[in-house]
Amino acid sequence: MTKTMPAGFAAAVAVAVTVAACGGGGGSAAPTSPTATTPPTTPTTPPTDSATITIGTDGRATPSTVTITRGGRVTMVNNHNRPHDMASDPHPEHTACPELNQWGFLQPGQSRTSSNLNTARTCGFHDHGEPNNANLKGSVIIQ
Ligand SMILES: [Cu+2]
Repeated sequence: MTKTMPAGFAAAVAVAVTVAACGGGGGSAAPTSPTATTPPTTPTTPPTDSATITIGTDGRATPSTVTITRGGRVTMVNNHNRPHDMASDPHPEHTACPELNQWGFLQPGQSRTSSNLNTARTCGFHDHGEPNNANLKGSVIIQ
């Protein structure tokens, strides 16, 4: 009682798998979709693939919300007169967006850049030493 698959069907499946394995976007049917071949040197409307948040002399993280494209990074600058331990939400686990934990403990005058944020989502952050200080809370929106 063995069922034999028609040869034509098997070939169709093989073609479908091959097309899917191409990852899409490379097909000749859609010439309007841009690929990643655009040189990054173009000055017109640069993608916001990076952003900087600065803790000012007033102890406020500004801007409190930044938006970047997927794969981008965010630099945290500490211009306050004391250290800040900047981390991903939630406190105290810091597990939501581990990329932000690269900031870590920043001495006055120090800055550090996150890892690449590759997933579209919103990442909250805070100062681990002052988790309830609203001036040191904010969000990174990845689009
Ligand atoms: Cu914390």
